[in-house]
Amino acid sequence: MKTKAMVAGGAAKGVRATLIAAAATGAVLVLAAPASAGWGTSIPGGYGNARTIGVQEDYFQACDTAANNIGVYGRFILANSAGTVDVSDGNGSAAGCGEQDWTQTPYWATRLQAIQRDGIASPWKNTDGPSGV
Ligand SMILES: [Ca+2]
Repeated sequence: MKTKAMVAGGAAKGVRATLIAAAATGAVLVLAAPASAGWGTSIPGGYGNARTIGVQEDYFQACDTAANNIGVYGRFILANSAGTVDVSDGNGSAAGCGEQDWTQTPYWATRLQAIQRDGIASPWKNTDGPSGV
């Protein structure tokens, strides 16, 4: 089983190598944004969306964006066959989204989908896992 630490460790080594190279050349160091700020997918028609936040794909968000009295949730498939996590936007289309923080766990999402409770859904989206590449 591939763990988050194993994958993230590989990415961290890459970052360190970049920092060393920057120091060696005397370049001004500007920390770039992560290669990926997460992966998202939207329900056609503007009903809502779901996304992962952060390079480790372990912070989940679902947003209901249509005031149609039909709720929206995100469905996140965890790596290593660890299961499925549904995240509801509890206040409907009002400001704010539903969120779940899995950053302090070994788990991350490999796939996600946004689903309106009448069955209209976004396409599935695959993430790149914790590597952030
Ligand atoms: Ca709605």
